[in-house]
Amino acid sequence: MFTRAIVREPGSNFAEGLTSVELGVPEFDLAMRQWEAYCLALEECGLTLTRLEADLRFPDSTFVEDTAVVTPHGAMLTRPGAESRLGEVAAIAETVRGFYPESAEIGAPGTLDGGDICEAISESGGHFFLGISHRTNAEGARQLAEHLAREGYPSSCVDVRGMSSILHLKSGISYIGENTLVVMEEMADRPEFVGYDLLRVGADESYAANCVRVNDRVLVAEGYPRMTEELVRRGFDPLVLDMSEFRKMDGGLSCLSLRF
Ligand code: CIR
Repeated sequence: MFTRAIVREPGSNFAEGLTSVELGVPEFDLAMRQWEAYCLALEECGLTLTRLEADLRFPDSTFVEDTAVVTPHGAMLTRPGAESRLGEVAAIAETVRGFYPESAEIGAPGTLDGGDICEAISESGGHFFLGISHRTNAEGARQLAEHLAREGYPSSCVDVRGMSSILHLKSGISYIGENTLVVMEEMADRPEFVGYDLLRVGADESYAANCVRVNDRVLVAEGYPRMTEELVRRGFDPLVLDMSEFRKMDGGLSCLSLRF
């Protein structure tokens, strides 16, 4: 069960952040309404939120997930792979340390974005998939793996550098409990995921592969009816949220919060 989340309000210069998709310029007012709805959804799931003010120094800073990896045992502050995002960690560190005073830190030359880290419970307990991407390098993953091992968690790497369609590992996979791994079709046959019940997301709905289990609900993006129906068919309780403006900046549901 999660009880808390940290979120950061999008800044008015949100549209100046990084993006690799050509879906147009996000509309700030609509992004704010979608963000408020996201916060309300987390509260509806029972979480108490720490809401940070917008930080105009970092247009991507609403995507707080990338700045830390939080487990039931501790936290690791990251070192984002995009230079324009490096300062986001210092900006959130005090808040994370307020909950996890012993937080560790990824050190140079390691880079790691939280969006590449997927906790998936396997038959033997907690397991972490560490995505190696254009943001997270092998050294960053090695440092996190060592930290997780000290906490008692095994981990393994999943190299997604060859996949141009996703920014982070969790753009393509999400663990939603009950041994179920949501996975975009393009990745579904990878040997790393053998042993999980796969919920395959069709190519035309692949953005919906980034969904988030929060207590009894699964947050899922609006506009992907087959994915939502499949969640219901399997006994999950989807909570559908419009993410159109965040999608324009390569962001998904998981990126907008740190949950613990
Ligand atoms: C970036 O390119 O870093 C941001 N525009 C989007 C980050 C999305 N974060 C995530 O998926 N965890």
